[in-house]
Amino acid sequence: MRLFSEHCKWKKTLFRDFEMTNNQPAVETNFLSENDNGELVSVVVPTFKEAENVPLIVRKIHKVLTESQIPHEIILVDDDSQDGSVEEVEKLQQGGFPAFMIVRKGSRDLSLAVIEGFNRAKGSVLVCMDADLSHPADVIPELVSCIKQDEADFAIGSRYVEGASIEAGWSVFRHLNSKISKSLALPFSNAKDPMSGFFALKKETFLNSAYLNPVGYKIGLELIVKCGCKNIKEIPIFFSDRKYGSSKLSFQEQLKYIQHIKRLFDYKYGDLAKFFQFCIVGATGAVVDLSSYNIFMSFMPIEIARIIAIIIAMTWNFEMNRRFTFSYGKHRHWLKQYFGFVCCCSIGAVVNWSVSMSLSRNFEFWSEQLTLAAAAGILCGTVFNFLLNRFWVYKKKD
Ligand SMILES: Nc1nc2c(ncn2[C@@H]2O[C@H](COP(=O)(O)OP(=O)(O)OP(=O)(O)O)[C@@H](O)[C@H]2O)c(=O)[nH]1
Ligand SMILES: [Mg+2]
Repeated sequence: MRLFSEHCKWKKTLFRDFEMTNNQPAVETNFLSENDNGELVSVVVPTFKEAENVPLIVRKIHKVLTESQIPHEIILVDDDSQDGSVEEVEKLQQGGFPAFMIVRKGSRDLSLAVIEGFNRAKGSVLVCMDADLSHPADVIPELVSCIKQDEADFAIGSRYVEGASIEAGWSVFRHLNSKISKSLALPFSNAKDPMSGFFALKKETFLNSAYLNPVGYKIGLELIVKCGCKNIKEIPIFFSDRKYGSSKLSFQEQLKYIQHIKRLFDYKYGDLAKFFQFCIVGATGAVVDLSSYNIFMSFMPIEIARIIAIIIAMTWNFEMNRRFTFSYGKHRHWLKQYFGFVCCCSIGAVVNWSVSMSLSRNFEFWSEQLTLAAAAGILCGTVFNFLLNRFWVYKKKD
């Protein structure tokens, strides 16, 4: 194996190379030797307003990987912090550190920043970690070795396996938040810490991923699912709190996580996920229906109150399905789509009625189980309704 010192013949002349990244300029320095024999490890660090942490994390990663004789590049992907981070990286480059910074403009997004870094990485193994020194760089060689030795296709620096620990002082809310996030990820991975932002995988695995469309923070989970990683190894870490700068994990990011989970459901379970969402919307519609009925019946005849409540619930269901279940079908004209939906609901109601009536009238068993027959009618009506909506009312753009 080629010695690390040989590898470190990165070009002495540093230059600023303004490239277009997402139509925006990126600051980059080319320090790699022509041929790294596939040994190169790329450490990608997303940053946003981390000017104080940038020199510390780069020095730390470089020290650990140099001591372990692992050739490496450090790619910081910054969402235009304008806090002196770029200047910090320039100073590091002048000091010979193999680091460069990509500056993204436009709306900021941690996951997209990581993907950008991975796309630009030249290494055969990719590592992702936070800039705030929460993740111990000392664990990188173990993560890398796991991947290189094919012990796993995804290696996680985990907070929740035996031997791992978290710095004392986490609030109840933060623990709870972490537990809920973990539970939501259960249908996708049995890893103990799929939400960790500290992980490694082969570049080849990354390149073979399905279309990536994460929103928010959980890029690790996105990659586990879309790269089809089954063999996951978790290495215990001590997760420390940031000393400098402030957390960017806002309430808005938590909401984005729910959106992300929905996308992953759609990806993994396809129409079954859509049917499930359609039923949830239907259940919320029943609540809207009953609540409105109760309000209106207090001051008008029940016949009219019932009609109004049904119209409100139907409009609610339509809008919810348009926004969530079939959000890809939003391009169609609202009114036309609404009438399509009402039409489907009516046909669904006829199917519902016909199934329950024909069961109750024609079969002895069902004639004694009228509620069950009605339930069978509801199920058939719902499936019929779903299929009409899925393939006609909210059909995808060609
Ligand atoms: N490029 C980019 N990086 C981000 C963005 N938001 C956060 N980061 C970086 O992602 C890493 C994790 O963000 P943190 O704010 O530390 O979030 P966290 O670790 O989940 O939360 P704390 O433990 O409270 O710090 C840090 O290196 C941030 O600088 C973003 O929108 N764009
Ligand atoms: Mg952090």
